[in-house]
Amino acid sequence: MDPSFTLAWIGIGGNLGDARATVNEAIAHLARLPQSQLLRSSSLYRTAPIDSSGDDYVNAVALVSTSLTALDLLHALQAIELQHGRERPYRNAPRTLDLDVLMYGDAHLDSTELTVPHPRMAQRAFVLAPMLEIDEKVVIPGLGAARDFLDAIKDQPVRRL
Ligand code: PH2
Ligand code: MG
Ligand code: MG
Repeated sequence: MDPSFTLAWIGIGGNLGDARATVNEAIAHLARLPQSQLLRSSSLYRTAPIDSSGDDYVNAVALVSTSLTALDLLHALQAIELQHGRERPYRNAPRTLDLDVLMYGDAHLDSTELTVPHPRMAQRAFVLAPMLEIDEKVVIPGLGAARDFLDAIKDQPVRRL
């Protein structure tokens, strides 16, 4: 693989409005990210809200190869969120579209803007199920094989659409 490109995993979710359409549009946006190639996107999943309120979510995960820095990638994702009317009235509020940098290569980053790997990803079936659909051997930097975390969260409802 070209060393100037990094494999980044992106979590996609929403539970306001037509979330299914929004998630599909978000995936189309990801295919047009600058300096990036969309390698894979998962199926869509209907998932119960975790630490959040409102309707069920629609979630998916995408894998991109990018030469954007992690922060430039984050800012590009935030621009897509805004195009879909994302508002942030309070933490974990229902949202039209949430795009998270889950992992950026094997980087460990911790700033006020961005923490990767995403600190709660290993406890969330709505992240792990679509990731494992794309790559059943995916490893979370610092934690190990993603599939080893599934058993602990098997009670979280996720249904592939
Ligand atoms: N996102 C959250 C909090 N809770 N629950 C589900 N099912 N799906 C999400 O995408 C989600 C959540 C914070 O970003
Ligand atoms: Mg999120
Ligand atoms: Mg987010």
